[in-house]
Amino acid sequence: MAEPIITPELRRWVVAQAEAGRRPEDVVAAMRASGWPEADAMAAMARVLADRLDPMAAERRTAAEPAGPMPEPDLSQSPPLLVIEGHPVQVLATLKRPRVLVFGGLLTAAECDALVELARPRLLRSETVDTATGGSEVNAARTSDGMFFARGETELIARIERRIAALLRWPVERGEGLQVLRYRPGAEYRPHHDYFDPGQPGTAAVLARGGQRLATLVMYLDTPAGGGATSFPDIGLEVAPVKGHAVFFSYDRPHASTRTLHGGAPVLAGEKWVATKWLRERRFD
Ligand code: PD2
Ligand code: ZN
Repeated sequence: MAEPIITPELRRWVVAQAEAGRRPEDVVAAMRASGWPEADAMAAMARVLADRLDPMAAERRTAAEPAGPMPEPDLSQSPPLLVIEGHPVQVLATLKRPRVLVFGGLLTAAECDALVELARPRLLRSETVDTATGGSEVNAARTSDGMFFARGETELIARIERRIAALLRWPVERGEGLQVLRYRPGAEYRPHHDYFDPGQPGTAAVLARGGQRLATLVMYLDTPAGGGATSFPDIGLEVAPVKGHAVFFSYDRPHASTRTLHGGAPVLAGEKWVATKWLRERRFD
């Protein structure tokens, strides 16, 4: 028998019934009354209750479940470069698990310079989404200055967004607006995950707009004279910030087992500028 699909709502409901001391047969009867076949209702209830007793087993099972579609370039022919809307993008490095790709020449030097000049007058000390509240807060773990562009805000931004969408085969509408960060010497971004933590109370409000983040593209707009690598501590990878290059990584579950912990190492000399594009499950409006 195929495993029944257990939505988060159903999971919460079954747990609430159990905590309220309702008998399993009554819970199954309630599910049957709302249209569940008896065998599916029993299997779903057993699964939810077993997951509560052994969360690690639940995590292993979720890890084995096929994820939905993910942003991903077409590398089926192992091309050294992809020509995206007439623009050549080098494929410099690829890692399967976690999925990490390094691109060269994703942006031209002129595009990098133009983005920096558009962003510079609008920089503020960076804020991050606070999933405890659903709002945003100045975060001591991030000492950069930042700003967000609206999607399609200028012709340049729209062109870059179309290029990213074609490269990663993910609709423009499922991307957040570009974020630009500037790191001065000493500034860093301590290791974190980019997905929203499902365990935090404010996450539901954040997910209501576009669903989870599935992938990150960090584009380097300048080459600092020292430091500033994007590091992935779980896998011992450091990506050098080189103007026009970009690092892409994806995470099919909002869980640390994706090994997508990453940070921006302190800049030692010069300035580091990046533009980040986050890709969501659904339309982000
Ligand atoms: O600037 C970086 O290298 C960096 C590191 C970690 C950017 C981000 N995270 C991000 O924008 O999420
Ligand atoms: Zn990040």
